[in-house]
Amino acid sequence: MRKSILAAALIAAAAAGGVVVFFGFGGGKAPDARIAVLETDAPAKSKEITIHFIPKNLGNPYFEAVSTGFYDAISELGDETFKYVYTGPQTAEPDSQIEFVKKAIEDKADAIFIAANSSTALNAVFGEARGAGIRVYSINLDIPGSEAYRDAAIMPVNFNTIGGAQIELLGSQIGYEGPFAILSATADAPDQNTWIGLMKKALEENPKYADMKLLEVVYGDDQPEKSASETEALLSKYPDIKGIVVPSSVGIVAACRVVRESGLSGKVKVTGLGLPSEMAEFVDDGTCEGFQLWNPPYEGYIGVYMVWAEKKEGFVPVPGAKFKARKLGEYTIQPNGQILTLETPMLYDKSNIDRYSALF
Ligand code: RAM
Repeated sequence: MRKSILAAALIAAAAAGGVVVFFGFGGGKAPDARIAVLETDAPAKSKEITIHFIPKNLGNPYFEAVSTGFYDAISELGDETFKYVYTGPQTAEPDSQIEFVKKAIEDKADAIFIAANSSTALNAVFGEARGAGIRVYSINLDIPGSEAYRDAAIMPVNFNTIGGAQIELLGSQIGYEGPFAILSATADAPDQNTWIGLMKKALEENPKYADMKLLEVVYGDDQPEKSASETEALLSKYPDIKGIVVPSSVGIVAACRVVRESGLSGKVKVTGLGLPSEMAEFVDDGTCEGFQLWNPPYEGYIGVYMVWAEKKEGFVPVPGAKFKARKLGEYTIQPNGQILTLETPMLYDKSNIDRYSALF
């Protein structure tokens, strides 16, 4: 219930101005009453701690789920202390987030959390932000090759486990045999590109997958319409396709819908990464046997506690440094600057979908 009210309010506020701010989180208040559109002349630094979270794109329920974790930690620590801004571009182009990082600098943020749409396009503006004394934290992904431009990265899981896990999952559903395709997000997405690289490696190196054939990788840009049309194109181009791996929570829903509407549920297996709340209907009707994910709200929750630890407990975000994220326990920054929310992805299927679809 809370989740759907929050999502509806986010969508309404985003439609009004493209920028969403939560003010005054306090226990018991209806979430929609706490959302306001940020005016450009809103006073910078009106609260002790200012956090900006810039998702890949607005209107993506996945990032709204991450945002609820920020919200939870802020309500635990005291809403009077925080100004929290959830703001970002409508679409996930490589340079579309630059203006939002600049806004965070103007707003004198203490920390920017960003799920970057490119591994390189934001380096200069990250440098500007850090030069202004702002922590830049990558969240939900890292920026391979540009790690020097962020302070740390909050990862949903150890990305090294994803490629193999996704190929194994698809393999188990198609009998480790036959042609399949990958429907990704954007062509520049640092997270999907890392996973796809690892999927290809698993296919090449593991003899178990020798009879699985990757036809091509197509891009739905984390947009429902583009993901649907790319799926339709795959189905008509490859009539004998056995499966589609979709490591995008937006893409997997669109692909399931197209496969179902084409009467191919169960014949063309759709799997990948998705939100249980959006995937439940496709698990129920057999279009998707099982898919994977982690716990998106944990990422935001951990992020807030890391900022808190720095402000209040002398924490400095360097490898080896530890901080406590109340109900989730202690986290340590790894030698590569990453913080692992969980180690491996979880499998969601008929056995547990109802429990998790109520959460995110
Ligand atoms: C989409 C985004 C996000 C990814 C999920 C699985 O919502 O691309 O970065 O983590 O899918």
